[in-house]
Amino acid sequence: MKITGIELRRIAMPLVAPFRTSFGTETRRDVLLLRVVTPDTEGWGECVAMSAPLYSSEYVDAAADVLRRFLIPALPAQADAYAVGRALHPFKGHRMAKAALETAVLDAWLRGTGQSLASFLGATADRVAAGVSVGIMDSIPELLDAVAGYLDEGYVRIKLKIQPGWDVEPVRAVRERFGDGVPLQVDANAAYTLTDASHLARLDEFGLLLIEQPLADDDLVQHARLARKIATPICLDESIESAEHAAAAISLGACSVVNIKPGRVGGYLEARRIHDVCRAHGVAVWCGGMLETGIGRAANVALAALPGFTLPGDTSGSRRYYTTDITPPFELEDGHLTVPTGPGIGVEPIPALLDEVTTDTEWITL
Ligand code: OSB
Ligand code: MG
Repeated sequence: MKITGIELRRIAMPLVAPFRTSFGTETRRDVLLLRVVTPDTEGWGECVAMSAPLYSSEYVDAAADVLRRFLIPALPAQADAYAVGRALHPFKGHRMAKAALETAVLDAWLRGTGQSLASFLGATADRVAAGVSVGIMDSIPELLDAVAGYLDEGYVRIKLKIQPGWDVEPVRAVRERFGDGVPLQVDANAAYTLTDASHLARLDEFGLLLIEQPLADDDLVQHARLARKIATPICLDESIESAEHAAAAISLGACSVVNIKPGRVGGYLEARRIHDVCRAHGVAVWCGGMLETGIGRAANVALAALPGFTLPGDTSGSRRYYTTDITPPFELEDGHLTVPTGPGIGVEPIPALLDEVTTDTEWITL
């Protein structure tokens, strides 16, 4: 497939409510979109890097820079999705930037062949269970109101963001108010250290599905130690950037569940490899999220339809994030999102809505 050019488009999307984690508060999503153009078709990719390097070392300006300076110029004249991965391999890191480029090429390629991303990846489900990630709030009553609203909407699993000072009490309050039957998990975004092990063991009594990324990103060994001190299953997010990392974490006993985010690991092909490694070892996976627009969400929902995705993902409906999405909105039906079946990622931005939120565009001729 010949690529004639690539558009880098920056959009600013206000969130419906501030989203607070242990690393910061987001009120607006600053998103980089890529549009790959070929003589016959085009393809879209969403870069999930955030404005500041707080979740990981990547940030959106750096992603745009590495794409225009190194990654896009390295593309071969004839590119399919596998060729993109090979061409980008020599460049270290920048997985979110690589993922956006690979996805846009993959989308264009699949549109050309008429195949959906879900079918290409090996999806076996036509809908996926929707969980929701609930940010840190100023008070417990505020949290309980938010959780009540999400349960009313039909979300089948609740994830609470936690940090030191906001952990046991919010979990206890949610259990007391909504009961033991609600599938519940927590995400610390690396806010604790191994010296907090006995404190984290206080979460054991609440029957959580898992605790996500309690310790530092680069510390598999300490996660393995923690796993022996607490009963709640450990799930890794930030620590897993490749299938090799997943294999290492599993063999060390650092986790028994993996959150797969295609952006974090460099794309959907690597995400599928991680799924395959985990599945072969009986390790459950679920699809994480990075507050994506409908473009990134469509591809995530396709991935989440693979057979190893046995836990509900952070694949929420569009309105959990945005009043107006740039694509037709994803909506919950009986607690699930429908997997797109059209060619490629199966959705496109609505031009007028996209233009309204666009802050910058740049065209790179190949
Ligand atoms: O750690 O899973 C995370 C959002 C931004 C950055 C990191 C994380 C998150 C979420 C929200 O938890 C997931 C979503 O609903 O998209
Ligand atoms: Mg996480």
